[in-house]
Amino acid sequence: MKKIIHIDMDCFYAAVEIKRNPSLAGKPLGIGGSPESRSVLCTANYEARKFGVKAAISSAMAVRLCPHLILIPPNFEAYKAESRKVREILERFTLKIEPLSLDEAYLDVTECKQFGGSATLMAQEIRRLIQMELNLTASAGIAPNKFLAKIASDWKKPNGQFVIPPDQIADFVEKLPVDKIFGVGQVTAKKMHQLGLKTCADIQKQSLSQLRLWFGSRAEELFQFARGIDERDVQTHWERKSLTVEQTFDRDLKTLDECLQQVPEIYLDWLRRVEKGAYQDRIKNIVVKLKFYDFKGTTHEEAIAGFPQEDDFKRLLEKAWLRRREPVRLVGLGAHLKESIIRRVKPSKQQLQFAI
Ligand code: DCP
Ligand code: MG
Repeated sequence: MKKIIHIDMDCFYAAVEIKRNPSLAGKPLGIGGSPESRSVLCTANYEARKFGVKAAISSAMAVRLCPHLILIPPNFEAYKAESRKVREILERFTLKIEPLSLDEAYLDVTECKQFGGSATLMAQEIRRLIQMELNLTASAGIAPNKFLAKIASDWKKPNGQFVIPPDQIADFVEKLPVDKIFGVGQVTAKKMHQLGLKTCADIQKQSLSQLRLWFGSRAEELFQFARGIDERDVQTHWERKSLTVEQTFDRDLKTLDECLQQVPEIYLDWLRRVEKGAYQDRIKNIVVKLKFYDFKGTTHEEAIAGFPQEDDFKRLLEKAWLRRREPVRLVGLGAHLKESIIRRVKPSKQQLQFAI
């Protein structure tokens, strides 16, 4: 049984800005461009969140929700510098660290001897050091795998931690809403709700073959996650997660046909790069990205059985294009990739007995 800690900094960009300028403390703060621009917020502190201000809403909307909101444009260099300092603290515990972004990382502390091997106490100490040395706060999730640790770090946010011990996994996942499952976005969550799948317990009741019919190549993962099973290792090395080829055109493509005509050439380019990287067996979902004349973009993504052909991308492109039916300035074709080492779940004792 592994011991995984997921660390997630609290309102990270905003917290760094408050550290740089302590007079902002206690005031609602958003990180993003001016409300007159088309900018969207990177994040907001918890004071601003009380007003409904949050990441990904427009700055214009944010000041409507919270008229006395202070807006600061992002300073990525400052966030990177703080992120490096957090990493340095994490490395005092283990080198088995997988960063997910500037403010998030998994740690595999299974082999760590500190605190008598208690991951809970290690997480507490990591958070104490981050607060003391960096004047920032972090939340932590502690669990036997990455899937559960990430959910747990959100449970007691901000500045808290939550443990899911092995003997509580079953109870925890049973009540877990499906939209908390890693990789289940709004679209899949909606589909699940329509199918009557509200919690992981509802997914557990479905057979793997039924899930395959509904969710294609993602079925196995859903089957496992819904039971709190996740065999993914903490990956200390960087691995490509997607491969996309984009082309911007000198003049906008006015019709769907014009867009479709571009697919073969971009597809060939994409194919060459897939072959060069030997990613053929790792393709999970394929994606078509369109950017319209006004720079606004849309993407359409689908799981695919077998290796994607030109026609698969054409089909997705059409779906994406129909959303706007406007001139297109950029077409991108790509794929999300699976982890390269596919680990099988060990059969349970019960299954083994059955097999014997
Ligand atoms: N971020 C962004 N755009 C988004 C979401 C996040 O630029 N749509 C950036 C800003 C965040 C940082 O990534 O500060 C970390 O993302 P989190 O989702 O962890 O959000 P926060 O750390 O800001 O808040 P929380 O306390 O909920 O973790
Ligand atoms: Mg965070």
